Amino acid sequence: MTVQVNKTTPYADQKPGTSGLRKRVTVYQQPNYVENYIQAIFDSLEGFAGQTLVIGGDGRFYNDVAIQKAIRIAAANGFGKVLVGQGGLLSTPAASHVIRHYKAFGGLVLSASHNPGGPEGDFGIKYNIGNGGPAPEKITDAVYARTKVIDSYRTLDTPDIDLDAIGTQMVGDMVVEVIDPVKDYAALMQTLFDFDAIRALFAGGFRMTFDAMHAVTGPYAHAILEGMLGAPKGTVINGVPSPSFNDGHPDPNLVYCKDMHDLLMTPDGPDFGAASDGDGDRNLIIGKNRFVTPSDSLALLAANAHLAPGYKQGIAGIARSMPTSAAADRVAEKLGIEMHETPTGWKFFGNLLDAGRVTICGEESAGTGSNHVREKDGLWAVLLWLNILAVRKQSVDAIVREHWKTYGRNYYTRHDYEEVDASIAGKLVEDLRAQLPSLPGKVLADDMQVAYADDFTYHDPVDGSTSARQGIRIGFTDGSRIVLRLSGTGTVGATLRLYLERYEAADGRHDLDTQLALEPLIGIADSLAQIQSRTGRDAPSVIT
Ligand code: VG1
Ligand code: CO
Repeated sequence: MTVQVNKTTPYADQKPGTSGLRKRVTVYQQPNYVENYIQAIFDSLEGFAGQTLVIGGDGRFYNDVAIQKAIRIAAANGFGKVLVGQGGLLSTPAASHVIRHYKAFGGLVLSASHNPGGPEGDFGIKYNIGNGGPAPEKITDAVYARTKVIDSYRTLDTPDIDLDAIGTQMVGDMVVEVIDPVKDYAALMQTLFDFDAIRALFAGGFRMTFDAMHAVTGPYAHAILEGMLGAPKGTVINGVPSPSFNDGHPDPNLVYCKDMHDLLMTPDGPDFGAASDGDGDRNLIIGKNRFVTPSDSLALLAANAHLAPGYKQGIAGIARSMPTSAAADRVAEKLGIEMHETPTGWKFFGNLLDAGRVTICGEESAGTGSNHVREKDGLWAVLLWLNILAVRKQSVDAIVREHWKTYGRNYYTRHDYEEVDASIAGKLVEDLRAQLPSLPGKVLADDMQVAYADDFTYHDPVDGSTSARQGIRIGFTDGSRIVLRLSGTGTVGATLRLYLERYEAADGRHDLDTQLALEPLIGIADSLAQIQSRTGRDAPSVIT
C-alpha cells in the first residue's frame, strides 16, 4: 500500500493547554486541522515503528471522524498496531490503563472532558506516553513547535474500519484491534477494591445514585456498579453515551448536578450520590446531607485508603495541584509520608507516580486518582469511597465530620469568571503579579496578614525540570490562601479562576456556610485584583 504524503500548511493555534488541544468542533473541522496536529505529534516522537498505539475517546461529536483519520495517519507513519475501544469509546482512565496493560508506545485520547459537545461544542486531542499519562511539557512544547512549521502529513487511501466489530482488521500493513472498552478496566478495579464488601453494602439496602451525564462512564458504571457489585438497576442514570451529552454540560459539579445534590439533601433521598464528567476522569461525591469538596475528598481518600485491599500496605505519598486545598497536607503530615504540590494538570503527577514517591494524587477540580493508572479516575474515586463506607459502616457525613475533628477543616471554594475578554484577564493577572513583592507582611482587611505572595514555580524533584508562572498565590499567616490563575482548557476568551481557602483548626468551628466563611478573603481578592470592576461582572459565572 502506497503511503500518501499530502501537502499542508500550518495553523497558528495548535498549542496544547492543561490537557491536550481543545477547540471548538468547527475549528477542528477545518481542512487538515486534525491531520496537522496528529502528524505533529508523531513527528515529535521517536522509536514507534512497529509499536502499538491506543486510540479512544469520550464518544462526543466528531470522535468517530477523528479516529478514522488517526488510524490512517498512524498506519502511514509506521505504527504496527492500533488498539481502539469499541464504538471509539475509552474513558480517559481506561485509555491510560490499556496503554499500560498492553505495553503500548502511547495513546491518543480524544476528549474535551467536561466541555459541552455537539457540532457547536468542543473537541480535543491529547497524547499520552507509554506510562499511560499525559505527555510532559517537553513533548507538548515540541508538538507545538512542530505544528508551526508542518508542511505535509502521511496517510493512506483506505476505507473506514468498523469501529463496532470486536476483533482485528487491517489498515495497510497495520493491525487494528477493536477491544471491549470496559473489560480490562473493570478487572483492574477488582484487584484494588473489596468487591464482596461493597456487594454486601448494596445487599444490605444501601442506596446510591450515579449520574453518568450521558457521557463515557455510563457503560463502565452499568457494568461495575449494577453488574458486578449488584447495585439495583436504575442506580446508574443517564448511562448511555450520546455525542452531544444529550445537549448537557458533562461537568460533575453543584451547578450541573444540582438535581442530584437536592435529592441527597432530602430525608428520603439515597445514601450516596456520585457523578463523573465527559471522559470519566472526574468525580462528584455527595453523601446524604453532605457535599464533599474535591479537596476534602482527596484528604479523606488518602487517610482511609488502607481500608481497601489495593492500598492495605499504606500509601507512599500524596500529591495535589497547587490550587487544591491543603487538607491533604495534614493527612500526609500525620502519616509521615511525602507531600508534593504541583502545577494544575495531571501531567505533573506522572514522574512522582513513576518514581514511587506518591500513591494518591488529586485536584480541586474533582479529580482524584492513584498509581493504578496515570490519569485521574472518576469511577475509581467512587469505588474507593464505597469500599471505605462498606468497611467503616458510617455515613459520609459522619466520616467527614470525624475527619475535620482530627485534622481541622479547610473551607474551600473556587469562583470562575468565564469567557472574559482575554486581554482584560491577561492585564488583571499581570497587574496583580506586579503587586506581589510589596504584599508580604502587609495587614489587609479583617486583620489578615500576608505571609507570602508569589507566582508558583514548580521544580520537578524527579527530572529536575522547572515550570514557572503556574498561578499567583497569596498566603496568610493563619493558613488562609488566595490563588488566581487563568484556565488552560477553555476554548473561548479567558476563564479566570479564583481559589479561596481558610483553615479552622481541629477544635474550631466546622459548621459555617462555606461562602460566608470565606467572605473576608473574597473581599481581599477583589480589592487586590479588581476582578469585578475590570471584568464588568458582579458575580462569578460558576461557584464550586
Ligand atoms: C482544568 C482543571 C484542572 C484539570 C484540567 C483537566 O484545567 O482546573 O485541575 O486537570 O481542567 O481536567 P484549567 O487549566 O482549565 O484550570 V479534564 O477532566 O478537563 O481533562
Ligand atoms: Co475530564
